[in-house]
Amino acid sequence: MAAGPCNLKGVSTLLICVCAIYLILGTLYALRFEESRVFVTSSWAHLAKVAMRGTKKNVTEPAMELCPETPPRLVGPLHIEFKYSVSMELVQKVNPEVKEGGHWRPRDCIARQKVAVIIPFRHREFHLKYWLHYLHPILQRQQLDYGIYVINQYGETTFNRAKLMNVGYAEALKQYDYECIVFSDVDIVPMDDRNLYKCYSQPRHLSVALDQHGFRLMYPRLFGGVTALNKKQFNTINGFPNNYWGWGGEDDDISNRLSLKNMSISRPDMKTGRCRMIRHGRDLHNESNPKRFDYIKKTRSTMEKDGINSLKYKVIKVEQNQLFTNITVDIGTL
Ligand SMILES: *[C@@H]1O[C@H](CO)[C@@H](O)[C@H](O)[C@H]1NC(C)=O
Ligand SMILES: *[C@@H]1O[C@H](CO)[C@@H](O)[C@H](O)[C@H]1NC(C)=O
Ligand SMILES: *[C@@H]1O[C@H](CO)[C@@H](O)[C@H](O)[C@H]1NC(C)=O
Ligand SMILES: *[C@@H]1O[C@H](CO)[C@@H](O)[C@H](O)[C@H]1NC(C)=O
Ligand SMILES: [Mn+2]
Repeated sequence: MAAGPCNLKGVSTLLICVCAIYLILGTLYALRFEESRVFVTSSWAHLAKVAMRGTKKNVTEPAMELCPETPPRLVGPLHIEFKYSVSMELVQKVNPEVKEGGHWRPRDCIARQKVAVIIPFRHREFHLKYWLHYLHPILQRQQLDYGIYVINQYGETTFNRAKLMNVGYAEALKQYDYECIVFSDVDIVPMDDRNLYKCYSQPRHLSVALDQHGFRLMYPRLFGGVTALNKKQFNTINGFPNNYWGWGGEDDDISNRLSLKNMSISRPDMKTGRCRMIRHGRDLHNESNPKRFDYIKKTRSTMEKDGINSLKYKVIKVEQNQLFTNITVDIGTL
């Protein structure tokens, strides 16, 4: 009989133990399940998911939706200045979601466009820091699925902006299924994030009102600075000319190509399209191209044979930096 109460005590201890284990396991279960929503499903979490099925909560993730037509987190006019210095480290710190190579895409919706931003480049690290500092947050608020490509001209001979842009187009498309390509000078930053870095039904001119030009469009057919073309628009004009060495003319040639193919230029309004240009001293090997006036008269006869279909270059190096992909390329010389 003495064993009776003792046994009873043993049973209740056991019950308490079972309850405690049940509670702990249940909590762990729930935690694991939370994790499974974020990370790749482990077998544990998978079991939890299966166990949760058929219970009153429907745990299936709703399918991701397309991002809204108007990105909801835009702020409008921006304060842009180049007085204080920025470092790549700081830019990385405030853009933790940007992945190797300068890629980002929204987490909570499907971006409406996949955009490669191409920056023709040489010796402008100082400008690039500001550009990345301002543009990464803007492109994220614009909810684009984007990648940044710095196309670095190898060697020290005359610069060729348009050919570098062709190279950027070709190389970016090898990496990802981009549908829209934005071509941007490294020293131009938009002053309003409603100026969307995406493509439209007509080729887009984004840098329409530069501070250095008194916020005016210099002339109606201007198509320089920052522009956006989708693949079809780009291929319709056979890309950009490869033979404009030195400063000037290539943007007018591109503009000619568009009008020869009966395309028009789409633009933001002059307020939304305000941009700041970083002031800078003269570059070496930026002699203006004396042939440009002659060349832009001949676009009609040159565009079919000179362009993306005749592009030749040699990639020297591809570096996947944290904030951008750096493609160094030998494009030859004049
Ligand atoms: C759970 O949600 C998914 C997607 O929202 C839906 O297709 C499915 O029918 C739902 N199941 C139940 C049991 O409500
Ligand atoms: C552009 O329009 C003109 C005049 O309407 C027409 O003659 C020409 O064939 C068109 N060109 C293209 C490439 O569509
Ligand atoms: C390059 O040359 C052009 C024409 O001579 C000049 O307007 C422009 O400011 C120069 N740019 C740089 C970065 O040197
Ligand atoms: C890009 O890569 C080249 C070759 O490694 C290097 O010389 C250059 O400094 C790099 N540019 C930037 C902006 O990182
Ligand atoms: Mn410039």
